[in-house]
Amino acid sequence: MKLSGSQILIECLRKENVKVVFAYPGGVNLPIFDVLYDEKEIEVILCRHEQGGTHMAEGYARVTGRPGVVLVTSGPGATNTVTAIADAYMDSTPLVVLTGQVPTQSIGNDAFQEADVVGITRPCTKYNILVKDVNDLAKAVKEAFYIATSGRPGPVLVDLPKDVVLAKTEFKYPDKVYIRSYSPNYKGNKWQIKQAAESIMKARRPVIYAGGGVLASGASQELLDLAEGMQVPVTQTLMGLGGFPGTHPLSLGMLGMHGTYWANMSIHHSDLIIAVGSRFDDRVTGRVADFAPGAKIIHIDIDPTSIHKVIKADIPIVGDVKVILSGLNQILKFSENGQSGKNQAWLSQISDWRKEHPLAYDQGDKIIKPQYVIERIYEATRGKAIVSTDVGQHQMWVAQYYKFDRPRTFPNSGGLGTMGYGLPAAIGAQKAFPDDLVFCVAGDGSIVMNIQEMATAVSYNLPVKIAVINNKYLGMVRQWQELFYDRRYSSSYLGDGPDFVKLAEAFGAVGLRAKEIGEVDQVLQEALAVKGPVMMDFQVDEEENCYPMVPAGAAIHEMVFSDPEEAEPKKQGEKEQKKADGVLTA
Ligand SMILES: Cc1ncc(C[n+]2csc(CCOP(=O)(O)OP(=O)(O)O)c2C)c(N)n1
Repeated sequence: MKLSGSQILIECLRKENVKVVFAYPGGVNLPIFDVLYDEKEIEVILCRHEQGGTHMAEGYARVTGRPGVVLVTSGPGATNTVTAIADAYMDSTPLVVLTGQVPTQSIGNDAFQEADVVGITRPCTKYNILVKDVNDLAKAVKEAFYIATSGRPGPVLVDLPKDVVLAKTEFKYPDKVYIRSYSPNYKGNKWQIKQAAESIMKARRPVIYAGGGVLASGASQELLDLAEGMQVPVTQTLMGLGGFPGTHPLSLGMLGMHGTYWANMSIHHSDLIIAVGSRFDDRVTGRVADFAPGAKIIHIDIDPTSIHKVIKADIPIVGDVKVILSGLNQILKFSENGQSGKNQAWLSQISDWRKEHPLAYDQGDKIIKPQYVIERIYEATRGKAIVSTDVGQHQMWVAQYYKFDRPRTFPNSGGLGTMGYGLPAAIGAQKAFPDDLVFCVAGDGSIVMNIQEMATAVSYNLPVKIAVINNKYLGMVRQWQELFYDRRYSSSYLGDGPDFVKLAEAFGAVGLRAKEIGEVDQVLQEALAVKGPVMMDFQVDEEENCYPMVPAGAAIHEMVFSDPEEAEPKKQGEKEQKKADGVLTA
């Protein structure tokens, strides 16, 4: 029996075990929506803006590891997805984005709602394709899912002209995918793995620097085995948090621009960095020329183009992190090496650094400090929530103060740093795990960028708890202006409003507010007692800054801690260097 392109598409989604599609309709994709009308197995979540819908798919993908699926119309529908597609690309998040397109004969004629979305998204998708013939449709969709989820995951876009989804043909879903010039290497080179094991055995000051690749390949257990077995401390990127338990004694927390003092110092003074599924982002390395000057670098990554890109690796290993770590673990004989205590002096040095500059803030007894809110959310949720964030100071405070113990519990925008990510991502995560507690921690600037998705949360009764850290500023911008632009707060003051309680109520959600420290716990408890979505307005200290901080252009051990006068990187760095060297050689 012949099926229409629309029917074929839905059959393909069923074969791929897709349960949820985040979608928005329009003229050219109405045939697909018409098929979805009778579909029982696939739920359609109608977002309120295509950027929101695509971030929802990202949130869904980040917490499940399965591809998020998006369906939008041509022209503005398609272009509205671009920011979120670029976001997914930077953070290696698997997405399949299905865009409507004008009929094939109209393409190139400036037809109504035509946009060259394949051209527009070429630099920010892992792969994209315009399907010109209904006979190619099933194969295109099969390949899209395969490419999005294999190797280094990423977004794939399939553009579907209206005549193609209306045309009919026999449905045949390919069993296998064969794409010439695309075959990710999962195994890694045995000799290089052996070299890596030898270096780990010899090292005296090793550090594991773990990124999002650990989560993508599901390698948390192997990472834990390696760290515990060899007594190697683990620092994580923003994307890697949750891949190693944040409360573990070997966890150093996040490194980089707002990383912990002890994580950055460990990297700077290490003799061996084991980079696992991480790509040496500039927020991590700081000034590249001075990154970890005395360290040998092992770099494990599925993406060969990541290797040697920023930092030259001494031992590059291309392959799947899980496969390679388990190979490494087999070679390393934990019982002998782990217990040998060879890294003991190093671990105690790190513990001294930890005591020297702990994460700290001065709460006082009235005005709420933003860090305090995060700590109370951590307590109220007993560290067990999925927490999405937006972008800014609040995001960094969540990374510092919420100790993520489980993988895939911290969807946030790392690479692109997209304000407006948090709320829709939380909705996607909540859709994936309806029974989990999902928090979105947002800034008062970021939250309004996709505030319309409150309507989605309300209409599907997705009980996301939104904590707005309301400092009346675009806080991270204000912090930079304070430190580097002489406090000239150009276009960073937001002032009062909107009234977040009334805004929540206008959408049909519950709104709560805390203005003083004593109200924080009460608001959190009230929010947790509500079954539907809640927006909490935490009115916090307007001028609190996020520390430690590595100023742009400084090396990662050149941190500043609190006082703007200390923001002169060089002096501070020299001081720390001397201090550390003294201890190390002692
Ligand atoms: C879409 C977008 N536009 C601009 C920026 C630049 N930017 C980074 S952080 C920030 C301020 C965020 O303010 P807010 O959401 O209130 O969070 P806070 O820093 O106060 O916690 C801005 C404007 C961005 N990251 N994303």
